[in-house]
Amino acid sequence: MKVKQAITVCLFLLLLSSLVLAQEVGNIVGTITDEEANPLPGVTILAKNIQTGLVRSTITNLQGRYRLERLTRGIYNLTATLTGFKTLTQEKIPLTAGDELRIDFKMEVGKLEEVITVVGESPLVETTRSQVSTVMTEKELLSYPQANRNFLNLMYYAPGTLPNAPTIGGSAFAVNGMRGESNNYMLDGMNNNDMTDNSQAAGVALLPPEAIQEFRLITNNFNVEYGRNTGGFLNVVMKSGTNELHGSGWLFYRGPGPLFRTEDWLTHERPDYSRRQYGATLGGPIKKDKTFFFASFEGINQAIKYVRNPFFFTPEALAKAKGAAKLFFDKYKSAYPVPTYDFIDVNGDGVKDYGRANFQYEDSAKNYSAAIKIDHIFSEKDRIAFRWLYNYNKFEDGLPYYWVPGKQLERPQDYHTGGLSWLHIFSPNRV
Ligand SMILES: [Ca+2]
Repeated sequence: MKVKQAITVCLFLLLLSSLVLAQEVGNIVGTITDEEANPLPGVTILAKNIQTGLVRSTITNLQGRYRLERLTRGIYNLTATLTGFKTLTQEKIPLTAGDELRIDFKMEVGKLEEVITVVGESPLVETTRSQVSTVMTEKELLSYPQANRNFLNLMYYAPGTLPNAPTIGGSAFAVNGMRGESNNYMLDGMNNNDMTDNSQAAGVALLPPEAIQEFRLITNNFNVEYGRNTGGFLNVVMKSGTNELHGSGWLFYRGPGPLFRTEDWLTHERPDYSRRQYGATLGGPIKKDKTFFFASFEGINQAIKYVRNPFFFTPEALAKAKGAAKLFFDKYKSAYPVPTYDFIDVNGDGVKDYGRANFQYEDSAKNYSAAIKIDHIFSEKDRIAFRWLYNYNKFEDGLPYYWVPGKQLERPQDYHTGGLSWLHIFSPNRV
């Protein structure tokens, strides 16, 4: 019985640790001193998220140090107050997920009611950690060119990455010479890895760029909380609603005509390529300063025609088919291309066995994603976030490797991913 209880406790702790790992949050740390650089204990440090109204506070220790842990990413105003000193405020501090910002204050003797606002500070740089990481926020996400508007292609802009490293089932970006399968994909701090070969093409749940607040790709000197894989660590944070109602909509259209496609170098044809990508987002308050929502939808409809010239059996070779092969070709021969050039006589009996034929086929894809995120602040000490994301993909391949003439291969995929995180502050020093 004791063993069972111990296992239960361990599982519970594991669950807790994975929740705590949720990298939706960042830290602000620093030291408060007086004008002679003596540390000031007992200073109240208050951080207020100006987008959601969330307030967190702590008090400096005997060394004048403070540490505000696991603040939701956003824009903060930071205020330091101590009786006998002028109140200091630094406004509009951008905190991204996984950040640890150092903000030190030097307080002047004076009345508490006198407020000094610090503006135009030098850019905030993480000085407390040595990790190498690339962060992209909303502005970069929407302004950088990205093939097919898939944010994973933005990883190529990060130092140390190589695009399209081959994986068992496709390709993925590679980090610092590791394999394409070696990255760790996270969504809102939760596992988003493809369970088959961990390439980015298949099983990674995707969000449209408009629904992403930011991502961070860590490529070196990982902190202890980042584990699992040896390549890059990628965390994507979905947007949350704020006190203001915001929305967006988009439509990207590429027509089917030859105007939209360059000539194929081999066949000199301009096969059709049509693609429509459309969607919308909406976020805002359900209850001001308390409950927020953010929702997104995106659809992609794509059809690409190809002309390829693979080898096919000649009618003479098909006439010699036996057993199961004969049954197969008897059934599908009418749809099987007849080769016209580059003939090969494999066994030297004077009968041509293979030849090439120009073969046109179509690959099509339909992808839909829908996501919703609800954030609720119970109090300064408790807040929860719930996210649900649905991805539906249907691929139809005109020339798969186990091809049946005239039949497309259908590959429907459904992903539901969800997460619920609860952050509780036990005390200003314990989360
Ligand atoms: Ca032959």
